[in-house]
Amino acid sequence: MSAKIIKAEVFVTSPSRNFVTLRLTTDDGVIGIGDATLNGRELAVATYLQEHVAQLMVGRDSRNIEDTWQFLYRAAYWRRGPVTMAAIAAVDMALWDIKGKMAGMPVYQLLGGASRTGCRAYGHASGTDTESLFDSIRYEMELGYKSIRVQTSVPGIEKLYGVAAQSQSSGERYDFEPANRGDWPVEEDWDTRAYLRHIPTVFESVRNEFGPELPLLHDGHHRMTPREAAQLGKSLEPYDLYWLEDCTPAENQENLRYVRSQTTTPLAIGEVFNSVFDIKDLIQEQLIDYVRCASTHFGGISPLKKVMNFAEMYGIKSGFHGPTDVSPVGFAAQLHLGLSIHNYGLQEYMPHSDLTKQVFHESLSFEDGYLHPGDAPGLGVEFDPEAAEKFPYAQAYLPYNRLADGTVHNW
Ligand code: GCO
Ligand code: MG
Repeated sequence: MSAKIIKAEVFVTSPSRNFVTLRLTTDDGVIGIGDATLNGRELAVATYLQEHVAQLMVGRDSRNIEDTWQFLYRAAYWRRGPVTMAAIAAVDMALWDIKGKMAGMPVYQLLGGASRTGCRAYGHASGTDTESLFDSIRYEMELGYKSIRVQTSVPGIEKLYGVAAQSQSSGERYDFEPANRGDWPVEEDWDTRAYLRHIPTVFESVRNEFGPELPLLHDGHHRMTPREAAQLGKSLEPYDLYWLEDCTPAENQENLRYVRSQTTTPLAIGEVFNSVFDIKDLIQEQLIDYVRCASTHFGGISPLKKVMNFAEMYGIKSGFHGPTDVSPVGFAAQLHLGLSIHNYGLQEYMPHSDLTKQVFHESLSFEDGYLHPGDAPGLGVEFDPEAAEKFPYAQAYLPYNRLADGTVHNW
């Protein structure tokens, strides 16, 4: 068994939404797959893989995961960035998949074995008013979720991130997928003062209705300054959030020092991060409570495991990003990691659509609020290229925001 890679293929498919998948084949006939999906910029990663990485994979020993990662990261000279790191992630995942299949073990076994029986997941509730929000929370609870993210409309803001009632173009119940198919991003509006006034009243009514036990989360989606974020964190303290996510734009790690000094509301951040250098100060200075990075956008399982081992020293837990733009492959990758690390926190879970499942056959289970990646060797996801061909790429963009005076704002 030489385990040499003889083929590297890149697939772009759009079963409900776009996905970029890398498939590596070894001379022993073992197949490994990896996720390189970057929402709204898919073709950049597919090209990076196709034109610059695929030929470098052929002839390599698939067993040397760390060496291959370092080779792709260091030999490119140009480091980091979402496109590069999503491409490296796909290779890393595919190699872990191959190693698991060669060993006859699920990847979590290779990462140290299970540290728990299942990974607790959170569901997504949203509403345009109190009544529809409560219905949505009840619905998520009936599905088994034991932790719930709450997003609502805000009087004075017309179109808002994370609210289900907005129209989507996929035609399915894709409430949470903000990317719209078409050749131009949808414009949304934003008003920070209206938002800061309204959100605490929402959490007050949710707590009054559902009691103190239910863990509640909220995503600020990068829109506040540190002072505004501190105000929101403080005003939500009486409602005991499980976490407040992306309260400020993530680029500036220093911003979190001020927020942290002003509020005890737990903070989660990292979905747009792509390397340890984006998050190391947040961890070392204990400015956050949960790491929101996704294996797909962070260079794969290998670097995410390193970050989580680093975070463990500071009592910081995982809260990996799990929207549908992380493909079933990327999702499985981080689920194997989550099952194995000690400092697991909570996993975001948005089940993929039926069309997506026609292309990616998952072996994960979701029962009574807990996820498990299954015990199939490797990542446990099979990719069907023939089914994929039926769903050609369709251009889609994430929306963007403008303030009342027309200024572009963070979306
Ligand atoms: C989340 C995220 C997503 C992003 C999306 C962008 O918390 O799940 O904020 O909904 O907006 O992944 O592609
Ligand atoms: Mg988010």
